[in-house]
Amino acid sequence: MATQVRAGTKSRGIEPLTKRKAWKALQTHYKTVRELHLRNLFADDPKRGERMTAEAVGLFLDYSKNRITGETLKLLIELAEESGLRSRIDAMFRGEKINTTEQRAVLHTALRAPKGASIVVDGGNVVPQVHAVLDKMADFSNRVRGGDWKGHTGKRIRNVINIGIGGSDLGPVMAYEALKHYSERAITFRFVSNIDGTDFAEAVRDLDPSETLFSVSSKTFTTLETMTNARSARAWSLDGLGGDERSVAKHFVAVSTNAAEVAKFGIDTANMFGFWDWVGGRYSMDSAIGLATMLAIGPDNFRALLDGFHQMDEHFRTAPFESNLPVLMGLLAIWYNDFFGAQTVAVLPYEQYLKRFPAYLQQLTMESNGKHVTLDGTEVTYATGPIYWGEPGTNGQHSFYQLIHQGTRLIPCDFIAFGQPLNSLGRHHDMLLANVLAQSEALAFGKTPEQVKAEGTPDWLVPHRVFEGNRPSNTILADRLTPEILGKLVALYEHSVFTQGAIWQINSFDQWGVELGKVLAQRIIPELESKTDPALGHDSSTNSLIRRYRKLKEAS
Ligand code: G6Q
Repeated sequence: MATQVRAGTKSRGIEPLTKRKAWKALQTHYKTVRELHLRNLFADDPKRGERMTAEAVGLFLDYSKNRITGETLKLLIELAEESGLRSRIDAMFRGEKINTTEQRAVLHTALRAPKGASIVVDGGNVVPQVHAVLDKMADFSNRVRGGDWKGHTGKRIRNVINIGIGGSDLGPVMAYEALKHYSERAITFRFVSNIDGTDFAEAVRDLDPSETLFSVSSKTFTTLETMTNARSARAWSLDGLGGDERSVAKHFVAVSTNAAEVAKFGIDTANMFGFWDWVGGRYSMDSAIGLATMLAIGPDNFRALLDGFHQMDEHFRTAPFESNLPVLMGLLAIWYNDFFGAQTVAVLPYEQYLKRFPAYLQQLTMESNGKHVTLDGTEVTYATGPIYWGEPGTNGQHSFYQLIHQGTRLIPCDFIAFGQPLNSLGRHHDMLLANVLAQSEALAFGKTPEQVKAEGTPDWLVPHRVFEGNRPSNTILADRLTPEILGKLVALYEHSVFTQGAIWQINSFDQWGVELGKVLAQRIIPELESKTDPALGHDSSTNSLIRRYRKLKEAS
C-alpha cells in the first residue's frame, strides 16, 4: 500500500532500519545463532546464568536463557546506538513533540517527577500542575476513605465505580487488582468499561445508590462507551435518590482533560481531576486516571507507586544500554520478532494479584507498536509489534504451556516472580516458585530422546515425550509486590515498548487504527435503531447481518 511521505519529517539523519550496519550484521549473525542450543551455550559457559543478568532499582533480570551470545548482545546494542535510541530517550524526557502525528509531547514520565523537578512544555513547567492535581486527588481520597465525603442522603461512600475504557480502564483495573492487598476493604471497587449493558447492570445490581460514587474517567469525555455508561449511571443514581439533580454533585466526579464536556454532562468542575494532552491514554494510569487506584490504596501508597515509576524512569534515562533493563528487554523482543520471526511474547506472572497485568500490557504494547509505517510515513519492510498475551502461573501450565513446550512456534516468555508472598500460606509460595523455575528450565533444556529412552519409554512413545528445549525466556524477580515495585514493573515495559518503537522508527504514541471502527459504528447505530427498514449501503455481508439483527430484535 502506497503511503504519503509528510514533508519535513524525513530528515532524521538515521538510515532506514534494514540498511543499518548492525541490522545487516545481525542478519548474518542470526544464521549461526539459530543453530545453537541453550544446552550447549550453558555447558560451554558455566557462569552464563550469573553473567547474563542485570539488576536495577530492585528488579533482577535473568536473561541468560535467551538464544543469544555475547556477540548478539553487542550487535543489538550497536543497533540501538545506530538507531539513535539515546537521543530519542532524551527527546521524550525533554518533552519534545515526539508524537508527531498528533503533534504532542509524550510526558508520562512527568507524572511521576518529584516536586522540585522542572519539565517545560510550551514554555511552562508542568511539574507543579502535576503535583497540584495529586494533592487534590489525595485530599479527595482521604475524605472518601475517612467517611467525611458523604452521599446525598448523608451516608458515607461504600462503593466506588470507575467508568472508563481502554487507557481509562485497563490501568486502573490492573493496579486495583495488583494492589488489592493494600486496598481499603471497607469500600467495594468496580470497573465498568464495556458498552454491553451487562457490564453496568452486573456492577450495580447489589449496590445502594446512596452509598455509591462514580468516577467518570475519560480524557476526551466524548468516548461512546464511557458516556453511554455514565448516562446510565446517572439515571440509576438519580432513580435511587428520588430524582434530585443536586445529588449528582455528591455521587459523580470526573477525570478528564475536557472541562467543557464535563460541565455539559452535569458534573461540577470543582469535582473534576484534570490531566493533559501530553499523557497518552495507555500511559495514564499514574495521572488522575489513577483516582480509583488512589481511592483504593490511599495517597501514600499511590505516591510510592509513582516513586517506583520514577526510579525506573531514571534508570532507563541514565543507565548504559548493557545494563539497562528496559533496553535489554526491548532488544531481546526485537531479536525474536525480527530475526527468529516469533509472533508473540507470553507474559507469565507467578503472582495471582498480577492477573490483569497481561491484559494491561496488551494495550500498552500492541496499541503502541502495532504500526505499519515509519515516522515519515514509509511502509515498514520488517515486522513491528509482537502479540503480547499471558495468564498468571500456574494456571497456564495446565492449559496453553503445552504449545510453548512442544508446539511448532517459538514463543519467548517473560516469567515474573517474587521472593515473598503477600499471603503466606503453608508451603504454597515455595511450590509456586518451584514451578516458575521449573518451567523456564524445562523450556530451555527440554528432554532429549536419550533421556526419554533411559526412562524405559517404549520406542514408539519416545517422539511424543521428547522436549526439544531451546525455548527462550526472561525471568524477572523482585522481593515482593508492593506499590513501588508495581510502578517499576509497568515502567519497565513502557520503556521496553519505547525502545522497540525507536528502533523500528515508528510512532508508539498514536492509535489511528482504532478510528475506522468507531466511525462505522456511528453510521450503523441509526440503521439498527430505525423504525422503518433503512436503505443500506454497506457490503453484502454487513447489509445482511444488519437485516438479520433487525429481525432478531423484533422477535424478542
Ligand atoms: C489509549 C487510547 C485509548 C483511550 C480510550 C479511552 O492510548 O487512546 O485506549 O484510552 O479510547 O479514551 P478516553 O479516555 O478519551 O475516554
